[in-house]
Amino acid sequence: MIKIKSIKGREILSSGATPSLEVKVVLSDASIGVASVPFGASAGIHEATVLFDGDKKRYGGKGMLKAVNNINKKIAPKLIGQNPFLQKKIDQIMIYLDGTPNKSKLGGNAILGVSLAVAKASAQSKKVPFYKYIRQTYRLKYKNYKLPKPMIVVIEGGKHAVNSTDLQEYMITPVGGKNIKESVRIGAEVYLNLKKVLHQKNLNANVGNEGAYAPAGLKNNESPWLLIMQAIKKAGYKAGKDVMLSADPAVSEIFENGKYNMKKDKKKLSSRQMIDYFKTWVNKYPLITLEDPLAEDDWDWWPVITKELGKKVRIVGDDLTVTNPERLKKAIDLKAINAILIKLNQIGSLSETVQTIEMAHKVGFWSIVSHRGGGETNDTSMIDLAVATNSEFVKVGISRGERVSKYNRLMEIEDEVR
Ligand code: 2PG
Ligand code: MG
Repeated sequence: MIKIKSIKGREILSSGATPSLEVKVVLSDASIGVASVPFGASAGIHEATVLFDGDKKRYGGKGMLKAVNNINKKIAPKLIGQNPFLQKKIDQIMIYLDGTPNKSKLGGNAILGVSLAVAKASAQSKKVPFYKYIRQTYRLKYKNYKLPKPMIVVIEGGKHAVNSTDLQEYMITPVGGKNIKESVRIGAEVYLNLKKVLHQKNLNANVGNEGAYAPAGLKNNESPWLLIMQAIKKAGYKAGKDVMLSADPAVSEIFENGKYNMKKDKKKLSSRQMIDYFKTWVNKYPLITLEDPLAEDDWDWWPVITKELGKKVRIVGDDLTVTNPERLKKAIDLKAINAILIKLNQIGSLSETVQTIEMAHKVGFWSIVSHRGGGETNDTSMIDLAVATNSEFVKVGISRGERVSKYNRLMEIEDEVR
């Protein structure tokens, strides 16, 4: 029987110039799996814990040596010798060993790194691509590979930039391409035309955390849409036909004492007013998804926005649901959303992530697998996960190496499955 032979964690650098984790798993047949783990800048409060060292003398407290130690000294001894193909059991052992609801003892980052590295080593041992291994292991019943379409953040603000918009992400979703490569190309062309539009208006086109432009000096939180609509036209495409729009205002970040503080608009909005604000967007622009339009615990108002806008635009839970099956169940029961953002590190294991996606698909929700804005890495597991589960979109920026590695992996897979 093939067994797990070694598990080794180490500190690496993330896209935020602070550390993240990499884990290498070797099996008894010499198969190797390497995985690294990202984390968020605007993380939801209900996410699994990212265990940082807190030692201010190293990386301002953002080191990950504690998590590395947990991998090498606590997790490895429990998993070495186990059957690597029993992924659910592997994840369960770590969840049990941690014993907390939010993986705060070992760190969600430590657990996820091991979870993914074991799965990747197993895929190599079975000589199948990672996306295929995920589909087989969890016995997912999809027939073909649908392939997720790109959802590309092109203007970013909030916690992902300084002096840009209050709201976090303005995105394009090229739906007009015949295939993924064409969709990626359309997205990149619009992105580059947006740079020209910004320059024409004397706005800065330097990029923020996720590779999107983050101009200071925009008039208000609606201004990005006008620039993006111009860029779509300039690139030779039709908004609403070739290219749709997506928004992630991530308003948990501006929720203060029961109001949404829209500084750029010089307004503090109630939940009701916030919904009405987004209603004007939905009526004016070809939006296809609207993520986190309300704060992560503003539960009373989520069913209202989904009822009022959910037929025109998919209402996506991110900070609300944090890839957590229990929070998703609540959202389903309340009819609070009709799509979900998926981030492996929000819940902290491959098995639980797949469980959440499957739960969402069962009730007809879209799933959108997403990158992170705090510290990303070059790991592309999120793409294989999205392909394995026939997710509708992958949300990733289209510049910066840690982002383009995702699209390059997606295009590689397209060549394999089409
Ligand atoms: C989000 C994410 C990714 P962060 O809110 O959807 O874009 O941001 O990783 O910073 O939480
Ligand atoms: Mg979000």
